[in-house]
Amino acid sequence: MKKIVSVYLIVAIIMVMSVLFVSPSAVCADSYRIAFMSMRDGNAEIYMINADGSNPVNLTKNPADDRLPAFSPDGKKIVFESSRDGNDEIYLMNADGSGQTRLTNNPAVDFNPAFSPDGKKIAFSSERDGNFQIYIMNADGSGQTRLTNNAAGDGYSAFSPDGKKIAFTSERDGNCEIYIMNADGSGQTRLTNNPADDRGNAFSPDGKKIAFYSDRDGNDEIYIMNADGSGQTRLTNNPSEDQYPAFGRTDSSTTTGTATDTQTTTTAAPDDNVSVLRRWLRIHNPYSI
Ligand SMILES: [Ca+2]
Ligand SMILES: [Ca+2]
Ligand SMILES: [Ca+2]
Ligand SMILES: [Ca+2]
Repeated sequence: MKKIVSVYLIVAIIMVMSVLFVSPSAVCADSYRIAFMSMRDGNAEIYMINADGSNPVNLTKNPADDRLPAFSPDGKKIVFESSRDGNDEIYLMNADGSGQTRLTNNPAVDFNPAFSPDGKKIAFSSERDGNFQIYIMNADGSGQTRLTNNAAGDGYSAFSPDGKKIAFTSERDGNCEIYIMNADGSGQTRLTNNPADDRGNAFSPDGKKIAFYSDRDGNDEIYIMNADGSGQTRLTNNPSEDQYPAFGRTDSSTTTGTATDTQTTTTAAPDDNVSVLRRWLRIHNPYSI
């Protein structure tokens, strides 16, 4: 009996010791990470942290502004925007910050990159042809093609989960409305239609819904609609600003609903003096200008 107790004691000690000597970073090695923009070093840099906030790493480390990080679907790459070469361009890097490569190269602002669900394409906004339009390119920067072409600003492109559609925000009809098009730019269709500003479009994981925000009821609220524009429904109702919805799945470990009025920190640009950037930001956030 004494021997059995001793064995249990040794096993228990080993278990306690193994827990004590596993570092938090090792525990989190296979969990998710969060990339974001931070001004903590005096200029905009892209940082990575573990999901628990530990181990912040500056991935960009240069005196210019680096911002708007977006992961590739496999989590191995991060596309972002930087002014390091004199104007805003789209760059790609490995998720550890290595291999930083410029994908666009022109004197106008290139901005707001988003990976397609298969990781092969990147949609972005550019002012290279005179005003902000939506473009698409291969993930290596080749084949840059304009998808929208009109006198108003177009931006905030978001791929549908199947990669066949892109939802975006445009002012082409006099105020911000949500539109949808095929990923080749064809079939551009307006989904919202009212005198207020509708923007911040985000697809649901099943592609059937689009969340957005609008001030149609007096101040910014979160709305949801079917991907064809039908069934527009307000989800929030309060006198303060509710913006930038982001979808998350509901599972047994969380009670979070589908569309939430989460403030998206990764798309918030810092205060800066780039007038063209501020013009474009009106599509994103009227309070930034
Ligand atoms: Ca920087
Ligand atoms: Ca540029
Ligand atoms: Ca509108
Ligand atoms: Ca509100």
